[in-house]
Amino acid sequence: MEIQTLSVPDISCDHCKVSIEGATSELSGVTDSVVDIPEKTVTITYETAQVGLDEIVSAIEDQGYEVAQ
Ligand SMILES: [Cu+2]
Repeated sequence: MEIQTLSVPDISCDHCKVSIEGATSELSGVTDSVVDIPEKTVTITYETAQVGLDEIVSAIEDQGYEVAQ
């Protein structure tokens, strides 16, 4: 189990939170996904054997957000 916090500067409101949490939670291997709106971050808990960070980043980007690395 791995926990990563990603910076997503375009997060601004509840819609962003719902979109990003929804898209990342759908990935198998992701056990928790929490968007912090004021901090503009997404904290993901996932099983590295099941899902890679690149897939998680892609899921966020597919929602129209850029992930700052
Ligand atoms: Cu928003």
